[in-house]
Amino acid sequence: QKNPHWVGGRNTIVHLFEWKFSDIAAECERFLGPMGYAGVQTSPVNEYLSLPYNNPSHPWWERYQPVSYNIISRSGNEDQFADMVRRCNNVGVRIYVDVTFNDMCAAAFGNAVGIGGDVPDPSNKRYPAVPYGPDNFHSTCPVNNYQNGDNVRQCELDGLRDLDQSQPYVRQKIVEHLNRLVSHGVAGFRVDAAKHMYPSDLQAIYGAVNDLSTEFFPSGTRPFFYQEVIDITGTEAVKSSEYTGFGVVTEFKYGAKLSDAFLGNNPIHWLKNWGTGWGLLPSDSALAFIDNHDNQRNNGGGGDILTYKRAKLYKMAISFMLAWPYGITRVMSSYYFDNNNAGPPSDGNGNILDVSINSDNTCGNGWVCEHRWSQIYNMVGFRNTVEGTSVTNWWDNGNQQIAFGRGNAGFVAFNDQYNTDFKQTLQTGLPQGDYCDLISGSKSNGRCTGKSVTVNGDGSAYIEILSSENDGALAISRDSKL
Ligand code: ARE
Ligand code: CA
Repeated sequence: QKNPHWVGGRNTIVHLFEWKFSDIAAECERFLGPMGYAGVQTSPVNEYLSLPYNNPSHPWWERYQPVSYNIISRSGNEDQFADMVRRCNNVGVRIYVDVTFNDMCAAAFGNAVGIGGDVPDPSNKRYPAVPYGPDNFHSTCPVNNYQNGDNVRQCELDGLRDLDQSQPYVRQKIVEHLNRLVSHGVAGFRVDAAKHMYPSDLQAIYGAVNDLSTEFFPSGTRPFFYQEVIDITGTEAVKSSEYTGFGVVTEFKYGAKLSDAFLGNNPIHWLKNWGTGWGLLPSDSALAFIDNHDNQRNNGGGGDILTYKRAKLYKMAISFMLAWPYGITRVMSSYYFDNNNAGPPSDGNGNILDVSINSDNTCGNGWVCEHRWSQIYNMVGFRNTVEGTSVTNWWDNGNQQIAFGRGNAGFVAFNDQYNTDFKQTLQTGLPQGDYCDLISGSKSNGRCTGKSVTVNGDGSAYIEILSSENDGALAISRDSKL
């Protein structure tokens, strides 16, 4: 269940964090489909504790306080969800839902009720809208010892009531929930807090979920599962490798080590053997990403992660990720925030604001939309173009300047060296001709809107990235040839 069921030569999942279903549907049609994105990860879609009186109101993490498996959220209701899934599938973009079945909401929020009006009693571990009762949960203890696998799996993460997935009844309720999402046409799931559940229980649950909807997938197609397991140090009791036999795993080392490298702490020339040579999971078992909704808030795993807030280095790290053949790639799409708890842009009544689109294709109303930055979507296109080729013509200066080709389909260069220009004549592997750089601009109406590169008859080309430029990367491909 490690195949994401992407359409055609597409790649990359975009996490449209906290977007409304109506906006996701429109984005599939107007942007993601045309630009070659393969899929969308949604925020949790099932009912959760509504926290309007929290400070700040409606923190983003309220969606990780499950109340029931009804499909209702600030992103929309079940009809709107179904409409989104259908419209995205129709333009070749898959939907992956963030599912939260390790636990149910915590007792910390008094008499708070669900976003759909259902009333849980978390103090007594009663969730009548599922229904779950106290016997369906592990005993009350905090997750506080990552050296002890049973503590991690049987105690409460952040006070969230911990479900016992070994019980047939609990498994059945979870499978019914996943099947309902499958019936609407989703392609798979991000499994929240998978680390906090036993691999054997997860394997049984995944195995019991129905095949994907034949309205959108061939019969007999199994759902895709990618599991959130944070294993950065390799020193904890729970290892990500315990979960790779039956699903993909979020590779948190990927963004941590790549951020570290582009931040200059570990010169990027070492990236020559990026992948399993760096202790990463096997490529086909790895969900590769730089930042996620947790670690962009210094929460949930690992070091100093690049985000939209350090845009030049961030775009370089993302571009490297998309140029390098490893893993199932995911990019983050954020809203602006200063307060780590702040929810998405909302009006005074707690309604999430529409994602507005500016004339230059960027977003308004407080949405960052990294996935609409030209450097990022052009590199998604680059990855589509070079699919199936391997890394060729690696070059580095022994420090923080690197370049490499992808067969005879593409070529990239990175200048991560402080105050130093990149000026080199290098072998690109590409056919003779003039090419548009996909980072400083693109090819439009037969001309380059940014820099251009002339490849000589022998495949060599002069590559220049000045340290004063807005971007520290350059990319050309078969499709950017004039
Ligand atoms: C919220 C409040 C808390 C309050 C609690 C009560 O913030 O103050 O006590 O509610 O229930 C998110 C937020 C939490 C939030 C929670 C529920 O991050 O702050 O609590 O929602 O609303 C570990 C887990 C990993 C988890 C990260 C955050 O292993 O699974 O912590 N990530 C997922 C999601 C989160 C979500 C949850 C799980 C909970 O992506 O968004 O939490 O459903 C080391 C370990 C890691 C560990 C990490 C941080 O790196 O190796 O395993 O990650 O430390 O502790
Ligand atoms: Ca658990």
